[in-house]
Order: sequence, then C-alpha cells, then structure tokens
Amino acid sequence: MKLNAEILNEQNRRFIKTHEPEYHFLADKLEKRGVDIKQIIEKVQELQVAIPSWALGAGGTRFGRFSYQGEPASLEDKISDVGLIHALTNTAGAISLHIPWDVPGDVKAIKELAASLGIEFDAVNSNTFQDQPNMKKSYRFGSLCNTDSAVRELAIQHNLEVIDIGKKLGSKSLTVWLADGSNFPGQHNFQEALQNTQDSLQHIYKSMPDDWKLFVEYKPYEPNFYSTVIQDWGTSLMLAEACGDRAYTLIDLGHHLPNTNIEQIVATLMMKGKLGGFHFNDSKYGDDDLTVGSVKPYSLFLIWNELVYGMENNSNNPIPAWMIDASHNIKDPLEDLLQSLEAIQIAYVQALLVDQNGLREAQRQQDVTLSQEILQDAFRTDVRPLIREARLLSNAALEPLLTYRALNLRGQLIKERGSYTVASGL
Ligand code: PSV
Ligand code: MN
Ligand code: MN
Repeated sequence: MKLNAEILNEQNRRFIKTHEPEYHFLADKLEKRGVDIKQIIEKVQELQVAIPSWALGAGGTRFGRFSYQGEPASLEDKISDVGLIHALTNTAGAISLHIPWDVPGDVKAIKELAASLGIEFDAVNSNTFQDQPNMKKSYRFGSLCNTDSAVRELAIQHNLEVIDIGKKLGSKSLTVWLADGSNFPGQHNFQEALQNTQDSLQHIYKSMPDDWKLFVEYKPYEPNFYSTVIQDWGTSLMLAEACGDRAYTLIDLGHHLPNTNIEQIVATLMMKGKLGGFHFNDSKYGDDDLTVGSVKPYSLFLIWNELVYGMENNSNNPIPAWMIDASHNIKDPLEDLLQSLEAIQIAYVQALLVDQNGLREAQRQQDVTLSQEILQDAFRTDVRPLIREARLLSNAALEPLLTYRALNLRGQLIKERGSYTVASGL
C-alpha cells in the first residue's frame, strides 16, 4: 500500500482552516522575539529518524506477546510500513535492519522498493544475543567477551557478515549492542571480559570499510543481572577510543540506571566528538522501551537542549544517527511510532527555541532563576503548529495520526496481510 500526495492533500483540506490561524499566531509571536521561523521549519524538515525493523510488529515481554493484526511478515512489508510513516510525517526516511532477522533476499528489489519510498538504510545491527540454528558454539556465556576464542571468532564473523549485507544495501554504520555480562559474582573475570571485548571490537572495526562508523551501545543490566561488560557510557567511550576515530558511543535513552543525568552524558560525549548514535524511547523504571515523550517529556527536552547545543558548537562531533528504539506491546505499532516521531520533533523544536545568548548571559551572571526561566519558557511553548507547517510544506500529513485513522490504514494492512500475523524476527 502506498500513500500519494493527492490522498494526503485531500486529508489536509480537513485541517487547514484550524491550522492556518494557529500557525500564524505562533509564527508572529516568535518572529517578534527574533526567532527565524523559516530556519526552524527547514531544520524540522531535515530531521530524519530511522525506524528499526523490529519495531514494526507488536513487541512483547517475557510474560507473553499479543500479536497485532496486519503485522509485517517480510523485509519488504517492513520497508513499506516505514514508507507509510514517512509519507505521513516526512520524518522517517530511514530503516535500521537487524541481522539475521532481516537478511535481504533480492537485494536489488529491496533497494528499489526502499528508494521508491524515499527510505535509506541506516545502521545495521548485529545479533550475538541469540543462538541461531546449527551454530557450532553457543552465546550462552557471552559473545565478543567469551573466554572461548572459538565463540569470539563466531561473533566476530557474524559482525563481518552484517557489514557485508549493509554494504550491499548502502548502510554506512554498524551498531553493536551486546548482551554480554554475568549473572552472578565470580562468574566473570571483569578485566578479561573487557579485554576480550575490546580485542574483538578492534578486529570488527578494522574490517569495516573506510567510510563506515562503528556505534558501541551500552546498557547497565539485562539480560544479565549482576554485570554487563559494556555497562555505561564511560566503558563505551573507552572502547570506541581504543578502536579509532570512526568508532563512537551510542546512547539509548532506556539504558541508564534510574535518575541518571542523560543530558550531561550527551554534553560530555559531544564535547569529545564521540556521540555517534542515539536511540529514542521513554521509560519509568528501566529499559521499558515506551513511546518517546510519554513519561518524561521535560527530560527529553533537556536532552535535546544539549543535542542542539552540541550540534551548534561541537563541529568535531558528527550529527548523531537518530533512531527510535521502542517496543509496542499493546498499541498499534505504527500509531506508536507516529506519536514517538512527533514527540521527538516537539522536543527538538522547543530546544531550538531556547534563547542561547540569553541563557549564556544568565549563566555568566550566575542568575539561576533566569536560567531556569529561559529553559522552561521554551519548553512551555506549544510548537505543534510549526511542526504541522513543516509537514504541510513537505507534502506530508498535517495530522499524521488522524489521517492514519481516517484512511483506515491498519484495516487495509489487515486485508492485505491477514488478521493473525507474526512479524518476522519476533
Ligand atoms: C536491547 O536492550 C536493545 O533494546 C538494545 O537497545 C538494542 O539497540 C536493541 O535491543 C536491538 O538489538
Ligand atoms: Mn537500543
Ligand atoms: Mn534496549
């Protein structure tokens, strides 16, 4: 199923009368303050967030999984789902694949399909947290960290195969998230596990094409509950530095212990030019993978504030590869992704509205109250009319979620794919 400009224009006509006065009111107000509206709209139009192939079906917990009707059953289905979200929002112009879940059959056809929908291939992800059929050795006790060199070699070879697949599709980066860790004190020699991981990552890094980046993701716990080899940003940064210039740390918002100051981690990594990848989601307790912005929108804004500051001031840091890494247990995955994309855009635009000069001056004057006021003033601005305008100018939907529902897109997917479906890879 494909959406075209005609269908979207027709839908947009329903909302334009409400949108126009709201947009002009906000634009006038901000322009009077010296905000360059055109530039903000262009920035919104440029922001593209990759959708992970594993977020297009219903996720689950260890207690069960409730299938969502019309789920994608193949890589082609997943790409066309991302195409729908991208057509509605003009913000999801990339897909991130997980191997071996998404091994492409006909590479040429897959590339053509993606190109026809304006979708690029973002980072490819390796999977050494599950054993695959007919594997000679098991990842039960870890992969790149394993005490058994034969297991490490298997895991390294898998990463090299993932790079090969990515090369064929046009990806330019590899994300490594490891489940490696220990469940009980005494199980690991911490130093040996870290050293093995570093040696393995260096091997993978050296095998990457010269124009590729390596993203090293960290996570403090789960699936191992005593220790994780790459537990935090410091360990990830150390490993990235040991690999080389094109290795970076990847932040996943759910991969922190409660109350960690993530915005400060963003600032630290960007100052060092080492923030390469970014996974959005939200959480109340741990790696909950909830809809972005659904629980802690102010934290998301503070994080974006540091991202914007870093993008403007740290030219040594590449623009991070943005991705949503969420799991949809009870909502329609596509609706959930639409909500996440909008939450990302809202926090981004609010951060763009921060009066940076005023804030620097207030900080110099040590005016704590004013500093807080400046941040909160931006956060409390309803920026949705600007985001709608950006979508309108990109021929996307003024109201993606309402349009998705009005066109009964899920109903159409169910008609095409069936009512009981299991997304491939889950
Ligand atoms: C596991 O925690 C995880 O959610 C990581 O965030 C990875 O990015 C993702 O799975 C895919 O491997
Ligand atoms: Mn992640
Ligand atoms: Mn995670």
